[in-house]
Amino acid sequence: MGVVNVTPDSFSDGGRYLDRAAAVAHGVELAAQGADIVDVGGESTRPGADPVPAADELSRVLPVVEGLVAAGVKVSIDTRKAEVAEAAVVAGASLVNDVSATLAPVAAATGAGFVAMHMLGDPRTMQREPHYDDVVAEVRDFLVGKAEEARALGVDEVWIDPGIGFGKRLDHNLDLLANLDELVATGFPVLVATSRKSSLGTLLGRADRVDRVPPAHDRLEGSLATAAWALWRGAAMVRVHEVAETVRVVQAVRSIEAAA
Ligand code: HH2
Repeated sequence: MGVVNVTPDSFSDGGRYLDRAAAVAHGVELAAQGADIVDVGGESTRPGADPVPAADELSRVLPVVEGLVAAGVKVSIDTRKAEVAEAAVVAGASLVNDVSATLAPVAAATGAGFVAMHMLGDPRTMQREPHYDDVVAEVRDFLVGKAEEARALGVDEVWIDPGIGFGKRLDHNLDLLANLDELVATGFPVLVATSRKSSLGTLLGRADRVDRVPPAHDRLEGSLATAAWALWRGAAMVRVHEVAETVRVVQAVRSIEAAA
């Protein structure tokens, strides 16, 4: 899954694809590089981000969804709003990628697939001292509940996603990645999105030199290492900004698996 953020403020690529033509061209390029699906989002969900009014979000994403669908690219819509999800699916998007895990009814009504992601709280406050007794069990139980709800409503394609960085400290994120097999064992296909996230900045930087923590656009090695790990541990899809490099990682991991 390749990412196109049609936003001024995404942590990873904010402002680069606000222009419709630039966003469509980038999505087409990601598909040509090997992305099976391109995820279009019009509201940043980075920690501290303010919500975007529905009309603004719609005017950002709809023309891009339409442009990508017209170019033959499979599209998912990254939104927390029913009206945005619905309009995007009517425009040809085939998957509702919902970080709030509330839009299964829209997916069911429109015949789209659904990604249920785990988030603790909401983006404005989620990184203020998140607490879990057992992060892996709590995230798994939440996701299974949401996924079963979606199935019961009639959604055929249901994904689960641990929501790396959404109300989670570094140790929570690492625990979830280390125990990904517990999510895989639920039987629902697992999507993992670590690409460029701040945990990677910490992992790639040097603890004793804050100025050495690499910025979001300079975390490729961490994005690739965690994608390889996730795929090897059973994830069925990874959501990434650097598609060409990730496709090579997928090829390498899957070749080793085939020989194992
Ligand atoms: N992370 C982001 C956005 N959408 N969707 C799923 N399913 N899982 C994720 O972990 C996830 C997601 C955040 O990344 P990005 O889109 O690069 O940044 P922003 O939210 O600032 O636009």
